[in-house]
Amino acid sequence: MWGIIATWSMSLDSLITAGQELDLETTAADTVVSAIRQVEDFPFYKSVGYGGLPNEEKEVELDAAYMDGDTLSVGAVGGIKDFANPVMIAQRLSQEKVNNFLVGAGAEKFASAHGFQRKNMLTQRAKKLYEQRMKELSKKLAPYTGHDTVGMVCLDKMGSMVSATSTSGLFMKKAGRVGDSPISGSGFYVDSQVGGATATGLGEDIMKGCLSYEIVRLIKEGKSPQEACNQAVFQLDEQLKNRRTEAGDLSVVAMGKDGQWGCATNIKDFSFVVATADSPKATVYVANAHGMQMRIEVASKQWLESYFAKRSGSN
Ligand code: SD4
Repeated sequence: MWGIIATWSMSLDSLITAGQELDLETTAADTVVSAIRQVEDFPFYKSVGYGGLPNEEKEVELDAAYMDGDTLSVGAVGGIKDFANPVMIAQRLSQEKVNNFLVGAGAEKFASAHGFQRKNMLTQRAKKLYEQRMKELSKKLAPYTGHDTVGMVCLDKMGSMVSATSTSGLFMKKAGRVGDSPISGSGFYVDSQVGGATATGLGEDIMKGCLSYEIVRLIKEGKSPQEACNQAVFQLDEQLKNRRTEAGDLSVVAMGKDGQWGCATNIKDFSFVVATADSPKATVYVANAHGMQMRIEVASKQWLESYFAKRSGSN
């Protein structure tokens, strides 16, 4: 058995390749890192890697993480600037015995010392969108819209599982703000003996429920990945609404150690991509909550065209 699941339709191309690799017995580690690199390198995705939108100070600060489900090793970077592939730095950090999660200047120093590729991550398009948003903000528009973190959970033929994330976080965030994506248990978690999960949405709220760990915990208790995703997301959504009047965006995908998968969301039209040994063609699904259940449908051609047109336009 093998399988890979990823947040958002932007992962489609990388999952087509990932599926082929996993079928040829490439490890989950290699597959996930190259799949996320592909998303990081694509300049038109505004919320990951090159082309990611900047913080309030017009600087692109990136968060990323990598977790090995066999050893439970975790590596992560927060608020790193000017490096092309934060996920690779996170993977490298996961091999250290200590100092696994580095932020800001310390993370950049580590990355330089280990030969990772430097790159100015602020594209002309991101600059233009920043100027545009500054104008809108002077008319009092909300700053934190538009965010699509890439998160993946992968199972290889040898039974090893890996999870990883990469993001530029929230557009117009404060300098130094770190979201859930590099935080173990919140943005991601994986245990090869159980399964893994990864989250996307408003990091500040995802962290309040340690959402990814909660899903893996529920799978361990015997829930299917779909049941675990539903329970974790709907409960946190309700809790936040009861205690704080509103809940931010919460979306998750998960995969069990047997390749079964699940997804839950509290937003409209959350998209994700899956490929498994049973269903090897990487497929984009669109999920919407209906009461306490999810309605998950294969994305239509039209839906996909509109998704990619929106992302590759100038705004
Ligand atoms: C964050 N969770 O930094 C990330 C943003 C995100 O889809 O997932 N966007 O809070």
